[in-house]
Amino acid sequence: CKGTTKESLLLGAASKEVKESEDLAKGSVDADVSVGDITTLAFPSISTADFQFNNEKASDIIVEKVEEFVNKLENARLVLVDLSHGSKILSLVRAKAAKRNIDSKKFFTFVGDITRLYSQGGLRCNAIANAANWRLKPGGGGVNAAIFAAAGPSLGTATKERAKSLLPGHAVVVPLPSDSPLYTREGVSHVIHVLGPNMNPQRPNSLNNDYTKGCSILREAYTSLFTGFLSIVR
Ligand code: AR6
Repeated sequence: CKGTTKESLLLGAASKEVKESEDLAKGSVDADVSVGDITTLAFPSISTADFQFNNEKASDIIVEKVEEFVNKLENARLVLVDLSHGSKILSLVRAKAAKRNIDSKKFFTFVGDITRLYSQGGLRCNAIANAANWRLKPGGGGVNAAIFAAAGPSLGTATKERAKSLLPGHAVVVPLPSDSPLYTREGVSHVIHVLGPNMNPQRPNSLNNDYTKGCSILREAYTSLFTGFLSIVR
């Protein structure tokens, strides 16, 4: 991700990055030099799957918040990730970001598993966001289950040291222990858990279709996420 275009990353990582990946596989990279050099945050669309938040409204909020933060990030970049090329939220956000002339080097969308961005997609992301649950527990489904499973038990331990639970609209930055496979294989040094608004009546604290509250909480969630990322970039 560092200073390269997504196309060049997709075509093949630069030799320095290949070297880094070999070093990472051996677990020998100096965290201060490369893994800890925060430049890119990959994030999933918060609340739009299991929490059933409306995609049109969520895409407006994502673009609004990206626009607000992207210029505060200097050389850092934001990447919205989803699993499939048919992702509705990715296409909505892409179209709206293009209309607003958001710099595509600083913000773009990417299709892939957020736990395999480097090993499968060649996209090096030092920080990833998780659409968490309020107890910050592994499992459940979606991206939360995937991130906890890929990171191994040390993410659970590191998370508990930072927070026991989250309120909707809040985020917590968790440094990933260097024995985690997400760190050694993917080069991820931080996971940022975010709790978005829940519109699903079968999950705790459902907002029962109250989009006035829901939109306000989703805005707060992205503000907390991007502010948390800023705190580790600097
Ligand atoms: N890589 C990239 N994106 C993913 C992945 C993945 N591995 N898995 C899912 N997505 P969701 P929410 C996308 O449901 O709506 C959990 O059970 C997905 O397509 O994970 O905020 C938690 O424990 C969608 O675009 O999060 C909470 O209880 C986005 O990630 C609850 O779900 C978010 O989908 C949170 O629900």
